Amino acid sequence: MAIVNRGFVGRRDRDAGRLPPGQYRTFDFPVLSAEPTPTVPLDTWTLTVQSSDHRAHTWDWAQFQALPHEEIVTDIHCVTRWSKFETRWRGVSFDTIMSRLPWPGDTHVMVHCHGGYTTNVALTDLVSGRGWVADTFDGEPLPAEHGGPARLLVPHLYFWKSAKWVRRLRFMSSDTPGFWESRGYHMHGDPWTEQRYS
Ligand SMILES: Nc1nc2c(c(=O)[nH]1)N[C@H]1C(S)=C(S)[C@@H](COP(=O)(O)O)O[C@H]1N2
Ligand SMILES: [Mo]
Repeated sequence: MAIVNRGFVGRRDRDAGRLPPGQYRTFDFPVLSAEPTPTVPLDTWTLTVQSSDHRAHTWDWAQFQALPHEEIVTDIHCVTRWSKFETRWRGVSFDTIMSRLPWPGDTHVMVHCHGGYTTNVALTDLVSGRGWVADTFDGEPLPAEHGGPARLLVPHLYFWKSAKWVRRLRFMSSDTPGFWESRGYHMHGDPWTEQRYS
């Protein structure tokens, strides 16, 4: 009985401290989209990165696939209070993207999506292994409803920052609100300090 009890407590301990305040754990994968799911054919897909002084670089799908990819296993947290543990992705890190484009001076990124959604993220939240452009979920090409062909993955911030159907990364020299941020949501969005609204 003591052994069974220890095992139970052990399992609880492993997940304890993993749920940010005000969140509950879900085992399915909810779809949250402000717009209809766009169809983005791979043969016309591009990702453009643009600096505030108008330098730009564009990858097509084949060029993007040729960039080094990493596997990411992470918990994700939606501001509508669901959290999902141990999600498994593959993607290109912002460290890799930035190493191709050293643009000192820019501090923030406006992420632009097919369909018009935008969100602002500080560069410090994207580099050092904290942000990716992901194209694989659970070993499969990222499903369209979850942002395929490619989406942002910034799992240490509320999941609205992980913009789906990303097409353009517009680097900025100051912070400007995106779609939800201009509707009252927080500019930063840290789930651990409940930065839900500004
Ligand atoms: N383009 C786009 N990206 C988006 C959204 C959206 O409406 N449009 N919703 C955000 C929100 S609020 C959340 S919680 C996650 C949901 O991702 P999922 O549908 O894959 O669970 O996507 C984020 N990225
Ligand atoms: Mo969300």
